[in-house]
Amino acid sequence: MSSTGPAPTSRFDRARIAVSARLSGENGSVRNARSAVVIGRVLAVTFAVCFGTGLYSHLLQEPLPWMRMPTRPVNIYQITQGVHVASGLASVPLLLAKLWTVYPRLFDWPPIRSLVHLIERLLIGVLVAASLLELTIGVMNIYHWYAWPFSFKTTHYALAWIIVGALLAHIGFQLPKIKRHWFAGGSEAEETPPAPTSPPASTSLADRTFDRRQLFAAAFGAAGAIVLFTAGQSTKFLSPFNLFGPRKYGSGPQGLPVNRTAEAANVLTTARDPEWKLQVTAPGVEASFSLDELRAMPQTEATIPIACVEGWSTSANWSGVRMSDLLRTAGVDPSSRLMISSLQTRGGYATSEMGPEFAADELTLIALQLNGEVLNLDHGYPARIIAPGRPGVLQTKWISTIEVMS
Ligand SMILES: Nc1nc2c(c(=O)[nH]1)N[C@H]1C(S)=C(S)[C@@H](COP(=O)(O)O)O[C@H]1N2
Ligand SMILES: [Mo]
Repeated sequence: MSSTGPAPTSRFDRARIAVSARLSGENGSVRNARSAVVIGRVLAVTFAVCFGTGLYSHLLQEPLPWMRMPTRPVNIYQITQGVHVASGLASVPLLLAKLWTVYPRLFDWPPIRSLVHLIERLLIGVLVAASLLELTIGVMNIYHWYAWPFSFKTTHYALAWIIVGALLAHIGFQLPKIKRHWFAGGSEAEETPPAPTSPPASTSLADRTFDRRQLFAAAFGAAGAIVLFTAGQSTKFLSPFNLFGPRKYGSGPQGLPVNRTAEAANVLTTARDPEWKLQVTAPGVEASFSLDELRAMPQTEATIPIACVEGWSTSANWSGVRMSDLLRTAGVDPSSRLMISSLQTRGGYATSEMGPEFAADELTLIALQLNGEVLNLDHGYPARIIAPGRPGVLQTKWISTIEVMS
């Protein structure tokens, strides 16, 4: 909007007008609908990608009974979860930039114009609060900082659906504006609440110190930098650039990071017990295998990554007994649903469920060796589960029993 009105007289007038112009985002300043749309649509993409990959991770861990998940490529979860964490991290600066471009709207007057307007504003409140909380606990989770009394998994998942609902409604409400400002040069006058008088563009502080291009460069640049400097926790190629990821690619005993040690899991004695046996049970079946018996069975090799929900992952070479061979030897149909238990007795990772598509897969192993050596105690000695396409949390270490459920 150009300024042809009478020049403001008093210093107070000039200050009032400058503030009002800044807040209402006139004169091509950075705080306007065009900036909000440009950043908003990138944010919509990162949110959508983050939601899709998050839903996939959720369904791997809590599948509906009829679901069969893909087991190839073997690193599919390494990719989806790497993308989940990267898109979530990239969303942080984008969300902050988006809030920065729109926050003057908080001071719109009158604050509520109609019932629809009230609903719209409440939904935005929910959307902003849920998004900030979702990203914050997500980032804290990456750094193992569980500073809250609630379950991360349940809360993170519930918030995701709240965000999706509120975001779709928000996009619906804003559709006319989004359309108007999708392309550069869309009209901006309609956005502007009638300001008393507008100063020339050059007097707006926002314009002089910070233009739109700089805002986009800062927001997109920060998003890109965060991804670049953490993606190395799940890709060998980028690992020299891993500044922020807490797990370095290829670190740890036998080249693989360790979250929970044998000591922390309280299995130092039971895991080293020479009497250890792997039990396989099913209706009418009770079988057990000593370590020597497992070693005497045909051994299969597989290169499969450990891919943690936290985003870090490392590929490794495993060898051991095929799950399907073990089940057949015990007299059980390999296409079964399994409950796998660890020597570890406490904590959420002590057991895992495995669907028939993974149990029957020829690359699902009772791993006895890692990168050519006997499994390190911290990696699950005497035996652990390793299966293609699954989250690390389901690759149970120090296994003791395999129970056939159906
Ligand atoms: N028994 C047992 N198995 C387990 C875990 C555990 O805590 N206990 N951690 C899981 C998780 S979250 C991951 S990512 C992988 C690799 O974890 P690690 O780094 O602790 O070996 O092992 C999985 N297997
Ligand atoms: Mo994990």
